[in-house]
Amino acid sequence: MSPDSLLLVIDVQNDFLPGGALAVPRGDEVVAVINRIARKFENVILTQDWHTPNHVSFASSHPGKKPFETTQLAYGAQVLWPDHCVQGTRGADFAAALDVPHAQAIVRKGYHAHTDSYSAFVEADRQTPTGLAGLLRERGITTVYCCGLATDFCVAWSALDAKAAGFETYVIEDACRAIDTAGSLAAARAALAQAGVAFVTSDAL
Ligand code: VGL
Ligand code: ZN
Repeated sequence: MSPDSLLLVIDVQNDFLPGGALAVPRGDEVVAVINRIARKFENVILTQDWHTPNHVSFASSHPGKKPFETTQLAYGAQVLWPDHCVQGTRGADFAAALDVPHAQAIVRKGYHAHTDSYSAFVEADRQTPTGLAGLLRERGITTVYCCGLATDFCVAWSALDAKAAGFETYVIEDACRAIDTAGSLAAARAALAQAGVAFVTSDAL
C-alpha cells in the first residue's frame, strides 16, 4: 500500500476474543487476516481499549444495571458493558497471536474514568480528541483502512471519525467481527454507508 495509507488495527485484545470478558463472536478469526494484510502496509497503528477500574462504561459501576443495558450519561446514551480491558490486566493485552511487529504506534483510549471512547479519534463526549488525527496529518496519511473489533462499536465509530476528520476511509469487512446487540450492526452499517465509508475485503488490497 502507498506510504500515505494507514492500517488502523482496532482493539484486538484478549477480552474481545472467545473466553474474554466481552467476547465478540468469532473475534479470534480476525487475527490471521490482520497478520496477513498488515504485511502489505508500511504504516500500521494499533488501538487498545484501556479502561480504569470502575469505568463509567461498566454495568458494575451502575447499581441495578446489567451488561448490555443502556443508561443516560452527561454526554448521552451509553451502552453498559461487562468489566473489560482494565488497564494493566491480561484481558487488556493484545491477542497473543497478533503478529504486527512493524506497528508504529499504539493509541490507548477509554482511559478517562467518566468518559468512554469507542472511537480512536474522539471520546464519547464528542469533544475530547485522542490526538490520532493530528498524528496522521503530521505523518502525511490521507487514507485509513480500519479493521479489528468490534465492527459495530469501535471499528464503526473510528471509521466515522476518520472520515469526518477528512481521511479517505475504508472498513476491511473480513478483518472485523461484530458484537451485534440491539440492532447495533445494522445501525453501524447504515451510518457508515451514509457517511461514505466503503467496505472492502482483504483480498482486494
Ligand atoms: C468495544 C464495547 C466496549 C469495541 C470497546 O472495541 O468495539 N466495544 N468497549
Ligand atoms: Zn471498552
